[in-house]
Amino acid sequence: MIKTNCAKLNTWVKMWADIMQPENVVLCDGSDAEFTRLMDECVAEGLAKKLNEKKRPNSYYFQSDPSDVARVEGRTFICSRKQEDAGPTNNWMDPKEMKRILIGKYTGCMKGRTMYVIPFSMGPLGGPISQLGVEITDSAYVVGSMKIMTRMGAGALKLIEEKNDFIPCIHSVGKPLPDGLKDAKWACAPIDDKYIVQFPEEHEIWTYGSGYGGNALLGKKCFALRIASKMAQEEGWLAEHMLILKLTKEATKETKCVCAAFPSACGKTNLAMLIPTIPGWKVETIGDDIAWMKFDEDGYLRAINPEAGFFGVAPYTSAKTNKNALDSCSKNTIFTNVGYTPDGDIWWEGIGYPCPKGTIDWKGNVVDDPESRDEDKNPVAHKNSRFAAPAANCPGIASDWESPKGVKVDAILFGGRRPNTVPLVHEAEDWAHGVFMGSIVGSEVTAAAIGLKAGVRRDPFAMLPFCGYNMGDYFQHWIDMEKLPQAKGGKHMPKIFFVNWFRRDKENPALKSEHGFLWPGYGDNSRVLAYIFDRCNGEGKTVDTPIGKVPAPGQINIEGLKSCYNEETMKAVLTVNVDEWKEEVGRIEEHYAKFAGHLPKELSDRLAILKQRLGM
Ligand code: GTP
Ligand code: SPV
Ligand code: MN
Repeated sequence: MIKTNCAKLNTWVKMWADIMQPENVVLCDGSDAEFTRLMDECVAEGLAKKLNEKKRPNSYYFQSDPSDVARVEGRTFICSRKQEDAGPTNNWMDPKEMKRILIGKYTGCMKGRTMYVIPFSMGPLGGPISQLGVEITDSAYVVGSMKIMTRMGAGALKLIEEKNDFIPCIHSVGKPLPDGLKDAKWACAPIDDKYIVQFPEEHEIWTYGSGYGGNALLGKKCFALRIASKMAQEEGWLAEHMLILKLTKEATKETKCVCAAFPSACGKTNLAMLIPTIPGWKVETIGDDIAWMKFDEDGYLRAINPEAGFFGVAPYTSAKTNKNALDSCSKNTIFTNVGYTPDGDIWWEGIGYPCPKGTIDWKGNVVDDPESRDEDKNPVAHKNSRFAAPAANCPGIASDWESPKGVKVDAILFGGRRPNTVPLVHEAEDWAHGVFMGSIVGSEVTAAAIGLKAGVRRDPFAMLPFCGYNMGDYFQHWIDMEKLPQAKGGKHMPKIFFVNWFRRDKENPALKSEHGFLWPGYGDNSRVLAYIFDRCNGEGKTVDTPIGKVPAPGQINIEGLKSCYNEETMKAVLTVNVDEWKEEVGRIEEHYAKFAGHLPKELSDRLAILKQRLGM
């Protein structure tokens, strides 16, 4: 058994080892040597491939089981004592009942396997906003990934010993290995036997049956969002599904920090690593997925990235669309469910060059005829294939990305994929109006998404799958932030904006080659960031509309854009169409009705103002 100077940790590990019955227990030190040793063991057992050391040093390739390729929202539970506290948007089960079920599953679940004990810190070691956790797992892949995604090992353990406290995170792939049985390439339990469980009152995480991403790297969504959002409510801070970027106006060297919440796969990594297409501006990355924000002693909201790596969507990451992301995975990276080329490198759709003949796809089949593959039905890389890469690899990482006290937040952005209705950018009139904007975030669901109705899926604050308590109470917490004593009168609250890179006009023949998008997106989003920067200084002209302030004509620099993007498309992309918004109000009312007595009055008031302005 392990022996640390944290009594709580020793007892906890002993208790779980007695239940799970692993063959041995290993305390992880987080060293580079440990990473290489564990990954090489996976290679020796046939669970992984080492990539070409010349092309991608110290990097590894995994293929998951086809049943284990993404987060499983239907198997994710918030087990508060009262169902009402989990709210209308979360799955719930009584915590006692859930623990009874899971203890049954966990009994003997690590037979024939190693139990790894992973001490980790979310946020820089010892920082005032950072938090400590320990994950127990039987997956070496999880250990390697946690090494990349968190500050893991000896440094975190020392702090845990000093504090004698940590957030307990339990994980098992749910596939014991009885005597003599050879391990599967990717061990996991069937879909209905996967459990991603948060106990918000105890601040505990129990998961079972999946080895993939947010289901298994428990520092990420389970801790840094679901449990941390609950801690943030209790303690007066914010844990959000947001990127953090630093924007510099080179002429004056003035900087502003922007946090942005977009639903999963809606462009956070891309915006965080953006390379501006307009001269005079610089964007640097602080985080690409999660932000923790706390007031400092002067009442400024400061943000840290609790993670140490990027768990990024691989397909369509290229030197053209996101060079910084591609460069981030040049070494020390774990790839999952992408293609494996004959020269020991990786490949995915949209990487920017053709698929080499003889590449192995994510299911393990050889791609004989790359040109004739149907990319939609049978992609070489799974659509949710990902890279786990150290943030320090990113050429555009900000020098202060690990600042323990965080960076001052000047602006907060909300957004999603909206083919119509929502303009390129609009600005909230005050904090409560900004909270209203966050509460109505939605994104287009294409008919292709499994199990979801086509149309707009409401994903408030991009937190629908990640809020650890009643979403209505979460709205109230956001409203209350500016009134907290720490906010010092709310004088320094960030300005709030809503953006939409995805508005379309399919009828416009000039936009045909642009898939109908009214805005070029990607690096050209710097043009909108520049406008937002100026607005934070009270500069730039706006026009009032029923939904908030939009830029006055000519305020967004479109110099140098392709000719299909012009004054006319700018007018279209900035239009606030009253009829479309009247329909939107109907959808918002339906969405709000779910929260019943938990919907803050400030939000229903704000909706009433919108209706009045629309003449409803
Ligand atoms: P998670 O890691 O799942 O939370 O996702 P994310 O929000 O970081 O998404 P990501 O940046 O990986 O983007 C997902 C997809 O959106 C990519 O495949 C991009 O092609 C597309 N995308 C990103 N930015 C833009 C943009 O400005 N315009 C358009 N049209 N598409 C974009
Ligand atoms: C997301 O789905 O928003 C992700 C990927 O960032 S995962 O970490 O798997 O949740
Ligand atoms: Mn995410």
